[in-house]
Amino acid sequence: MSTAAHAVALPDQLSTPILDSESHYLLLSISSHGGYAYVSMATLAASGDFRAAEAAREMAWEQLHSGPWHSVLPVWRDAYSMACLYVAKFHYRNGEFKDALRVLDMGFIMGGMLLRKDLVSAIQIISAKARENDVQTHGFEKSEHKLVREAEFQKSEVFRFLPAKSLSSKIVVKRSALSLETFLREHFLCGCPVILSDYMTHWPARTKWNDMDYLIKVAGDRTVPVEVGKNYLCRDWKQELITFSQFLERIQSNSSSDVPTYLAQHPLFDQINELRNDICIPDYCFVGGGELRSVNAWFGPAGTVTPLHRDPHHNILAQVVGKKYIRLYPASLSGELHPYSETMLCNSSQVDLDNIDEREFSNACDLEFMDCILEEGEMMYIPPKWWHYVRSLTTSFSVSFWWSEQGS
Ligand SMILES: O=C(O)CCC(=O)C(=O)O
Repeated sequence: MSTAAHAVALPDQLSTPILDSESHYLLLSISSHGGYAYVSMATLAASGDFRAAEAAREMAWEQLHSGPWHSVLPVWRDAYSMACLYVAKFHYRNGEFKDALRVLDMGFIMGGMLLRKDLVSAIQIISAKARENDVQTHGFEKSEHKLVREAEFQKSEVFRFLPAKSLSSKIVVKRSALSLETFLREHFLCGCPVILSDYMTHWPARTKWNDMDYLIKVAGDRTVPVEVGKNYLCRDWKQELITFSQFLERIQSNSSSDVPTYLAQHPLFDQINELRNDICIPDYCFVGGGELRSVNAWFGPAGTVTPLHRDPHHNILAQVVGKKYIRLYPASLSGELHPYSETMLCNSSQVDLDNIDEREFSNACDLEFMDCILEEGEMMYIPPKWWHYVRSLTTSFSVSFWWSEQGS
């Protein structure tokens, strides 16, 4: 069948119903916070001035970088999304689909929630079109280009990188075909970690995500935030915004001496619908009657480390591609694990498992823990507030599902 038969019919204008109904109130609110210059540029942008749209976007961008992220007024985040939508409308009209996608992704990542639905629906329309153009120009023949190759992993080698005493004591229990009732009784209510095997076999992601061509096809042109550096507690750690294709190139060329690039704790599945359709929310996440709080991607080369930290939610970490080493300490050991005192880092431990300072944390080496290698296709339940340290042993793509209990 010819590609033309599938051509995605595009509307002439990018429709933005929420922007259309909310822009008046949003501009009033921005004025009340002193953003008069922004308001006059956004008003010109709405009536068709591209340069004014770009200027408004820059003004909002400056506001987003005027201080620590938590102190940025939410109205400026919405102002940023608004300007991104105006800029994207121009690119769209000119058939510049990749430029439009880049701007919309920036609005998604950095902007507020008010115009989120407009951004998402515009992204969906344009990414289908951009992909269709790519199919016509590149053909996307199947090349069986695997993200992780078998030879990438040698078990005897990994002990060189793992923290002392790894895999020598208590291994996390592994269960298959665990009923929701047993999960509730034996793990959720008593706060006991477990590895759930055989639960993800039906996920399209299990076959699709190990295929580089597929990932490039559905996400290559999309902009994503990545972390660069040993880990977020190190001084030289930074964040960058790059395209998914650039990220995949970095992963493929990563050698053990390189500083890893990690796409970590990012709501990639809210942003990229095609990847969202490849996963399923595990039924276990509905145990407890609470709410799903966030679904995040963790994608990076061998050697990425998430240092020892704890989260307030129930967590299922699903290992879709590759392998990870995970070490867990119970919530009751918080005192011995010396959380940082600064508010921003109080969920992280000062004990660096890769290099324990035994003079400062003399008993850290003797604390009891459980650990395991989480294999491709397995999920781990991590109860709330349990401390966890995670190291990728191969290129690895995982998804975390955080949920809360009823009333919490
Ligand atoms: O996979 C990782 O690197 C960390 C995952 C994690 O910390 C989490 O799911 O809460």
